[in-house]
Amino acid sequence: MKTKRLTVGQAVVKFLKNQYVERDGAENPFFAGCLGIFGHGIVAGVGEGLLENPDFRYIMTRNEQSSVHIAIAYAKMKNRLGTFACISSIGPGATNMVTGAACATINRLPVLLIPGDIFATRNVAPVLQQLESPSSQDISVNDCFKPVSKYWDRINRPEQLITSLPEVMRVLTSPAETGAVTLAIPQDVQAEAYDFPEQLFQKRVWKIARPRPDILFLKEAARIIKTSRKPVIIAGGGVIYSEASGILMKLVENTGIPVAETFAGKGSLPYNHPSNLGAVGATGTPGANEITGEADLVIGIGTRYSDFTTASKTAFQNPAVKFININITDFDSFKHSALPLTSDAKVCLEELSILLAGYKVPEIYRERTYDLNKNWDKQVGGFYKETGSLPVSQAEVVGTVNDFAGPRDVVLCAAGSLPGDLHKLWRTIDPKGFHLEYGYSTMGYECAAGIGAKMACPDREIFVMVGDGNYLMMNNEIVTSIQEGIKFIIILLNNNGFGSIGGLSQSIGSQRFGTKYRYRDEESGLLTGDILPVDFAQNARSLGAYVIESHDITSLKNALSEAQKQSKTTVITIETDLYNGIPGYAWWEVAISEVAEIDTVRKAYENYIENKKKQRYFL
Ligand SMILES: Cc1ncc(C[n+]2csc(CCOP(=O)(O)OP(=O)(O)O)c2C)c(N)n1
Ligand SMILES: [Mg+2]
Repeated sequence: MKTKRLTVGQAVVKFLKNQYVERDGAENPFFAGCLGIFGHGIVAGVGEGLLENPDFRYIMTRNEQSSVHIAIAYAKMKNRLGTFACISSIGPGATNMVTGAACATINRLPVLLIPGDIFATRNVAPVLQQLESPSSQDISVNDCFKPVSKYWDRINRPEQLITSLPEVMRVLTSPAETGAVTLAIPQDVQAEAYDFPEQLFQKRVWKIARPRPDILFLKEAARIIKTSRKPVIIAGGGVIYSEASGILMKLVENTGIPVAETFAGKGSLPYNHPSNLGAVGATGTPGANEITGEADLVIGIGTRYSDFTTASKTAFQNPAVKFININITDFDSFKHSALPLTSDAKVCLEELSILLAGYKVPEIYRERTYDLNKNWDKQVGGFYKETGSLPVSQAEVVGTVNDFAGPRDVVLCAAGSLPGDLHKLWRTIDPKGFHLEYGYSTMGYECAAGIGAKMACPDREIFVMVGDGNYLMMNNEIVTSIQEGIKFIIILLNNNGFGSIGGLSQSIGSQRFGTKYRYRDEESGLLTGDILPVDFAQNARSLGAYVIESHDITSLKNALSEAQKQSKTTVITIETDLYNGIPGYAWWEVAISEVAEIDTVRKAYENYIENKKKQRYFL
């Protein structure tokens, strides 16, 4: 066996840069590089390995959590066929990545995390930042990654890399298994040399399979669909990751089955396809909720049926409703006692289409869904319309950005009231045009994610839409975007607080308590004083961004044109109305106090109990 003497850190980098993926004959490197922040736990080992391999791009970030956000956004835009490695020191650098790991795993997106770890030799313990445990010397803060990782390993001896790295790749590249993968490497082990087999560093191509469903199950699915009078498809992220939009459209056009879209699935069909009912569930359109409410058959494709999708299990009210789930993951395809078609969405729909030849939904049903599509778009036009009142409404801003964006451009968002509004209102044309991290809804995802999205799709304009709360939580990666020359456009909507949680608080009777960015009032002792004078434009300018302040829709339009001409990341600020929101058309369960002194809470509780009566089990 030919060997090469390398340190563990050098071996890791050499291995990563030689990993490729191939799907449908197209081959690409799996890692776009490495993101991170050095510290004593990583600078000598993996850090030195990166120095020796300048062809493996290293990007220095400002927070380890946002490194992971960048990697997630990249992986999402690449339909999981690429990602970054994220490195950190031991201690706080490592635990900063835990939130990112959960975000990746929940969204089923691949990221590789390599936190440094405490000395394997132990003689110098406790080292700086080491969490000591009196019950075991085999515990470090990196054990926190276990529940949020799809694969977790700690390399205590150099040769363990040889069997660990292929497992890392198997999980990362598996559409069914993917999520965060954590490889914790003690800082002393990273610097140790070993005679690694040269084969470990040869180019390796991981072929991404498109597994087919069980043929008997598929025939059964076709039989059930043919007897259905009111079927509906719920299109989730799996449609887009599998690149199944084209075959979905064909199937829908042949059969007339309408489609409702989850957050991750929005864009599965263009918004103006007559069978597209738009957003489904708690943040869904009236049409989608009407149809799912009556459906006798729900065909879930690539959805994990989150509470937003099912309107907290109230969305499907037909007593006879049945489910067929097409999903790459067994765990998801079995949900709601469905007929499980565990398979890749694209090939499954191709095969199902053949078996469904000749089947059509009743004409009256098809026409009704077409009308619902048209009616909703008319309403969207109404929400988009400029009112002239100030501050502008969030919907007007969404409309202005949407009208300005090109058909392949991307809107990117994660938390606040924007996700729900975008889910309902954004007119998506391209399957990659709607980038919502709404599995974990991580505040602070947006400004970092803009970098990953732009790196994955340099030919698309990325419009990051972010609320003031999200922006204040994490805007640090603007600096990184300037350093790396990666340009995107941030539209910062300032409503001086949490429009989303404020509205939710009001709906549960808690009167928007603690949701406004206001001074503490000396008399009341509450946060009811004047609005805080945060200068967002100055803040963004100080980080190196080009900044345009807009005040109304006309100046916002001008700002967008100016932003497009800039070569560096541009932040457009605009003040929006905290109270002027888009109505909701379905319920979302947030538990309300069973007993309370406050009468608004007691009233909300009564309403809550009424809504709970509509919840169903699907057994
Ligand atoms: C890390 C994190 N903390 C808390 C929350 C709960 N949360 C969701 S939206 C939100 C407020 C967002 O504020 P802003 O960005 O201003 O958007 P707005 O609600 O005003 O639209 C909060 C606190 C979250 N999703 N993520
Ligand atoms: Mg806000």
